[in-house]
Amino acid sequence: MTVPVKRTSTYLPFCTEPKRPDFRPPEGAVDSHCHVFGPASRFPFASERKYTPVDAPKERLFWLRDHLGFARNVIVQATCHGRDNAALIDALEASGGLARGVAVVSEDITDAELQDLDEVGVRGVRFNFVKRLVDDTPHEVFERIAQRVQPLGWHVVVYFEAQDLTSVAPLLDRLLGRIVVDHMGRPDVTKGVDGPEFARFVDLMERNPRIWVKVSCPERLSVAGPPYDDVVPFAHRLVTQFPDRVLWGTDWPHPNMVSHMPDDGLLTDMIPRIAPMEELQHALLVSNPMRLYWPEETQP
Ligand code: 0GY
Repeated sequence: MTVPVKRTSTYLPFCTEPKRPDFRPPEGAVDSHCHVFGPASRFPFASERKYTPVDAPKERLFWLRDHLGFARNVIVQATCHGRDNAALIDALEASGGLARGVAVVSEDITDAELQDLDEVGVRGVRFNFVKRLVDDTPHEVFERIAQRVQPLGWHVVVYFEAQDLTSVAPLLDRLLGRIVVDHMGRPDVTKGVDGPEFARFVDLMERNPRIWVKVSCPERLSVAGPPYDDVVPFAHRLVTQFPDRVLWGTDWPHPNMVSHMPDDGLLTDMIPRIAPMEELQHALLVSNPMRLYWPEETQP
């Protein structure tokens, strides 16, 4: 891969030579959580951003998709690009229909602009509650945006940390449509898969069948480090208990990692540990994301 990686002194760049995974994803597999950053010379980062990443352009993402054995991507707008979805749109347009997007919008977006996003492949909006990444947005604003995107059939992606579940849960009950929770709700894995904190999250999913979850990001949740044994029981629990409401993603290019930069091939090799049967793997990687992002290609 020839696209150069620009380094900044304070930010860990992504792994440029990930291993080829031993696990072969099923045909048509979708990486349901990844990002594109820049290139900043063409798509400047937002002035309100809390971090400045290295460029992670679409060409590298598409190379990684092929290298890991995936067929499609869901590209999620990250906070460093704020509400300017231009880099996301550019990647969706270049993907030849093999990528869908999740955008970040403000409530003054027009219906025509939402329609334009839909036409390039956006299928959801993301609401971020992680304090180190964004300033607060009133919950009523999120509710109104969720209402606005219902006619398009979009869903809402939410990113919060476990300690914020209590304050976010009432909003999740009120939001219309499907909701996808990023990174398993960011559990503290030292509190145990059977502990009260994770039980609250599992209970939320039990109570609300509109909530889906990404069993992603072991590299951020792990205390033990690679190969992330301490995260496996959490993802395994969700995949087996809610097989038709789980998604998996690399989270490439892994913004803001401090401890280490994960090898995306190693992350892919975790899949059979969290979804041990072929049927579960197919749901996680193919049928669930296809239902959410490419429903027009899915049999009823
Ligand atoms: C992720 C996680 C992070 C960053 C963002 O939008 C973002 O900037 O989501 C993080 O720093 O935990 O999903 O990429």
